[in-house]
Formats: sequence, C-alpha cells, structure tokens
Amino acid sequence: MIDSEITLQDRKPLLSALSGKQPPQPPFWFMRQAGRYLPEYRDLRSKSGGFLDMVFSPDLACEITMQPLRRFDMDGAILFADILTIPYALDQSLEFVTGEGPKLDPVRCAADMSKLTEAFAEHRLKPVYETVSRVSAALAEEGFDDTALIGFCGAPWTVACYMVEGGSSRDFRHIKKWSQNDPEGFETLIECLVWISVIYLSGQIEAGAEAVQIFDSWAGILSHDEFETWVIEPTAKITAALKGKYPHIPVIGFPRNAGALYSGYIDRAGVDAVGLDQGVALADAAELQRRKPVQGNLDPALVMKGGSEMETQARRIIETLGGAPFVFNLGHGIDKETPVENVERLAGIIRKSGSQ
Ligand code: 1CP
Repeated sequence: MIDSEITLQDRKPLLSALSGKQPPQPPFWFMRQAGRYLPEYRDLRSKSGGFLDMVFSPDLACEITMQPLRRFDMDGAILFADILTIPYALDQSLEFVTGEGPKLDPVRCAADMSKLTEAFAEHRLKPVYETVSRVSAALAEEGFDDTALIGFCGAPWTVACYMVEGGSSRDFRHIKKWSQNDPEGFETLIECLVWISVIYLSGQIEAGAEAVQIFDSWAGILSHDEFETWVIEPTAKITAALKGKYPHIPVIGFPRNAGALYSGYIDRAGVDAVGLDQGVALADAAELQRRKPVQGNLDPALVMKGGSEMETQARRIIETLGGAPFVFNLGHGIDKETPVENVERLAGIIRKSGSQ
C-alpha cells in the first residue's frame, strides 16, 4: 500500500510537488482549463440543454475534463463540475442563466437552514462521482499516465456567499449582514457546508480523485478576525476530517485575494499546498513557499493578452519559485476571451523550463 503510493507520487509530477518534492520541471494545470475559451467546449455547450445538464452528465463532463489535456497535456486534470453542486444537493433552487451566471433562491436566516439540511441528498452528487471514475479510466485509456486527477469543492465561506446572496454579488451585503448580526445562526450554515464538503470530497476521492482543491474565491473580502472564523477554521475542519481518512491525498487551499492573511492560512488551515492569486508579489510567494508548496500565480489577463509580457512574467515566476516545490497555475481562472494559441504558448514555455 505505502510502496504503491510512493511510486504513484513519484510518477505523477503534480502529486510529487504537492507532497513537498521537486520534480525536474514545474508541473502545471490552469484553473478553468475546461471551459469557454475552448471551441470544442463551446460546441458541446451549444448542443447540451444547459450548464447543469453538462455537469450532471458523466459522459459529457468526462469529455470536457479531457478536452484541454488533449491539446496541452497538463499535469493535472480538473474535474468538470461546479462549486454550486453542494447547494443543489441541499435542494436549494439553482439555475445558470446565460450571460448572468448562477441564480439561487437565497437563504438568509437560520430558520431557512433546517429545511435545507433535512433535504440534503447525497445521491444528487453521485453523477459527479461517476464523472471522476470515468475520467480516471479515460486518463489510463488515452495514455495520460502522468496526469493527476484533481477533485474540488468550494470552501464553506465562498459557497455560502452564493447561497446567501442568491448568486454573484458586488457588495456581499446580505452575507455580511447575517454573519455580523447573527454569527451563531450563520455558523449553522457554515457547519452544514463543512459536513457536506467532507462527504463530497470523500466521494470524489473514493471514485479516484488523487488530489483535491478547496476554492475560496471570496476569502479576500473578510477582515482579519472574520477570515480566521469563516475561512481558516472551517477549512481546517475539512482538512482534518480528510486527513484522518485519506492521509496521502494532497489538499490545495486557494483563499483568493487573501493578501497578508495567506500567512495564517498556510499555518493553520491544514492544507498541503496553497494557491496564490496574482496579487501576491513573487518575493512574498517565495517566503510562503519556505513553509508549504505553492501554486500560481500568472495573471489571467496576461494570458489573454499573450506575447512577450505573458512570456516574461511566466519565466519570472518559474525562476523565482521553480527551485522548490511548486505548481505552475494562473492567479484565477482562464478568461473566456483567451486565445487558445496563448495557452498553447504558455504550456510550451513551462514544459521547456526544466531543460534550460
Ligand atoms: O456558461 C458556461 O459554459 C459555464 C461557465 C462555467 C464553467 C466552465 C461555470 C459557471 N462553471 C464552470 C466550471 C467550473 N467552475 C470548474 C471546472 C472546470 C475547470 O476549472 O476547468 C471549476 C473548478 C469551477 C469552480 C467555480 N465555480 C468557482 C471557483 C473558482 C472561481 O472561478 O473563482 C466559482 C466561484 C464558481 C461559480 C460559478 N460557476 C459558473 C459561474 C458563471 C460562476 C459565478 C462566478 C462569479 O460569481 O464570478
């Protein structure tokens, strides 16, 4: 058991870097690598009923997960799904409106919560687990032997943002009001999300996910104390539960825009590696990397722009962080307007970096 795990980590550069070793060249994958910048994704999207139909159709979701690998041969395959599958499993009404993003029937008090908790049905997440096992088989069938399969969930704070605001938000007015005026009541929502995230990530790991990422896209809107309570503590509960069951599965935490708060997160959230957004200066990234492997942090806007600016910054990142455990990624997801050739060029630069 232990021997085969060691061999697997050594063979797959992404797992190796996440476990604190340093492969000859930095492994890479890109957030939102499966998505709208790819013509083959847009093609499938136009033929399918809608975004959620694609997420809950294991055949389509597996195909979409594989699409970017066939072009760019990344070291990581990120499961095609969404962070809002959890509110869906809680039977909160959810739809994706084209051009507007997700729309949910908002939850704004503890009394609304009990209804959702009772309605939780894990079988609603099973299609996602099925996608994971299909991707696992497809990676082997298509010869992607060194590519690691990454599962994910949204962190409780970020998922709560969508559940409470009822969709994307500019000012996060409702969640701030609830969490500040009634922290005990709000905690029932966060605790519920901790509990389901553990179930959900465990299901993905049992189905074949080899690493998991916890996306905390809205971690950066919190004050220092709130960050401790709503980001670090819930994440630490999830990682502790996962480590108890699956000690060898690396967990990447991505508290986007955490700035100075990354430091506490790296020490106390229990993650194996930390995803950095493009706001983190490389000198600070290198400091953080002395404590844990880091992942990041090329600005997606530079990938959209391409050319020498993208190339120079990509090389600078590799020069600064490539000498210790590091995973090349972007600071956030690939923008849908990004030319495919730029992604191709970037993948080429990263691949060549080890041989220079
Ligand atoms: O219209 C379309 O075709 C849907 C666009 C799309 C895609 C491709 C959405 C809608 N979600 C996804 C897939 C997705 N989402 C993945 C898997 C694919 C991959 O990364 O390659 C992952 C990991 C996510 C995670 C996700 N969903 C996050 C966290 C990361 C981030 O971007 O900050 C968030 C916040 C969501 C919510 C979401 N899903 C989709 C939209 C439009 C939104 C709202 C985004 C917002 O509020 O700005």
